[in-house]
Amino acid sequence: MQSTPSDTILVIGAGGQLGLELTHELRQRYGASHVVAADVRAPKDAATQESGPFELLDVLDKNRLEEVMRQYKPKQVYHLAALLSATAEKNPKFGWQLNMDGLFNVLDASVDLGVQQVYWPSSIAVFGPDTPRENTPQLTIMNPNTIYGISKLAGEQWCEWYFKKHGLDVRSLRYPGLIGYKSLPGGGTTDYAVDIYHKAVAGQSYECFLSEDTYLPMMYMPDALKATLDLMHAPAEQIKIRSSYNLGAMSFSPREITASIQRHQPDFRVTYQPDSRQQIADSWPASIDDSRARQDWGWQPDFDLDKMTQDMLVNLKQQVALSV
Ligand code: AKB
Repeated sequence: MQSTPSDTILVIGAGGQLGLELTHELRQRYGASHVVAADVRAPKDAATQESGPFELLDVLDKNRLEEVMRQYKPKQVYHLAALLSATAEKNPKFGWQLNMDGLFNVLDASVDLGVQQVYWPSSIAVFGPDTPRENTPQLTIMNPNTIYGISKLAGEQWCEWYFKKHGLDVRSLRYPGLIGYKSLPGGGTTDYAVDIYHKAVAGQSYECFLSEDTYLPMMYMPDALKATLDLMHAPAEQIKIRSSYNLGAMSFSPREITASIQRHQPDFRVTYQPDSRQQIADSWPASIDDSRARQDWGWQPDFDLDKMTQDMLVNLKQQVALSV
């Protein structure tokens, strides 16, 4: 389905790192009144609440979810609410409950209430220590060893099952670490790559929780938004993978992102104090083969590390200047 301005879109988890930016982007494209933002907490960012409809929604509350969906009759639902890798490891039962039961509630309500398209994000966390680390293929050994990864892998299979069994047009991407200046990540293993820019712009040093040569796949937010909306707008016959697509843009280590920032700020310093997130990072791919996304629906990223650094620093500095 191609959304037209008369359709309504529901974004669940609209207050999160991706949700905030996706809601803004969808409102720009389709008009604020057509994009309903929903989250378990009222957004800190007043713009999200004031620029269009907002509903308080715990996705685990199925009655409330159906109430919101009956009220707005969305044709598209973006279900982004989840506990990320590091937080889910600390709270495994709740991580599993939120990530799985939340998905079931959305998939069931979408089937029952005639939603045309559902978007659900997966992650590089579906891979594990037995997976080939370099240029990780779409189809390979998975064996994730985090609760987050296990829930994402199971979720992918459920999405495919709902597509086959119920004809629900569910689409999904395996995001790498996402980096943006408009919103902060919460509880992931790749969060360092956002935090480091904030410290640099504040004129402070940064203590990194991963070791300096830990390579992980990463992506700048404008590319993540483009990929998500391109996937959702592609004709259904082009979507050949109904579990979730590998998606890549760049791959770097803490040492390399530091060097990229130092090209603008030579005095910026980073120290390394790996914590429990190191073990998670070591079990994930270092780089991703996303050739299926490129072939099937024309995926092509715009940002590499230095282009992203340039943009992040300019925009974060502007934000700081405006806030004083
Ligand atoms: C995390 O670090 O948990 C997430 C992810 C890669 O899915 N950013």
